[in-house]
Amino acid sequence: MNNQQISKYLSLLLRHRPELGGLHLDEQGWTSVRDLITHLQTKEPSFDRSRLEQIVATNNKKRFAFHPEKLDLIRAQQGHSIDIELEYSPVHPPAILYHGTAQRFLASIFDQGLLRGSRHHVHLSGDLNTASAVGKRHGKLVVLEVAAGQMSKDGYRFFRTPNGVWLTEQVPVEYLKKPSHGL
Ligand code: HQG
Repeated sequence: MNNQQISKYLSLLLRHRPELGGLHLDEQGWTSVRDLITHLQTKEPSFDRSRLEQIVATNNKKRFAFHPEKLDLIRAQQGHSIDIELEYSPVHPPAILYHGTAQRFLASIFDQGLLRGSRHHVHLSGDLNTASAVGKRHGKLVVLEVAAGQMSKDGYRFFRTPNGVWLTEQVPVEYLKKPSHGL
């Protein structure tokens, strides 16, 4: 498997299906590096810690992290569908954040607001480029503006992952705006 294939498999194990690797995640999503490597060696016998470190370090969205103190622990940084508590501290967002999505979802989004679906949070971006890349995965791109500053004033909580993704539980319709930036 190349690094990208392993990275995708790590997302599956660390976000959604740890049992596929016989792994146990703790309440914050951490699991044993040693158990993970042992499992990956059943797929690729030469797999070792230095390869894992390389994959973690070069992942384009910093999807995985080693524990800052307990070096035998690793987790996914966001995107889980299983029930874990990432324990990011709430932070005040900038006035505007962006959400890239597909045109075909707009009617439903402007009916229900942005919902988190199978993820723990709605994912938002601080910049248009990232939001565009996220939205294009789903079809014809639309980038929505989210009045995040106003939401925060109104009591909605925001979190920021170490790799700069903004998370919130939902975005009601009144905080959503069609683009004024032409995307
Ligand atoms: C849409 C990637 C209809 C929402 C990226 C999106 C991101 C609605 C889709 C991360 C809706 C969910 C997350 C509503 C929301 N009606 N559609 N009421 N509310 N939607 O993939 O934000 O590669 O779960 O607009 O970089 O696209 O996984 O969320 O189009 O950070 O590391 O429902 O996934 O990171 O799609 O992407 P997703 P997303 P990773």
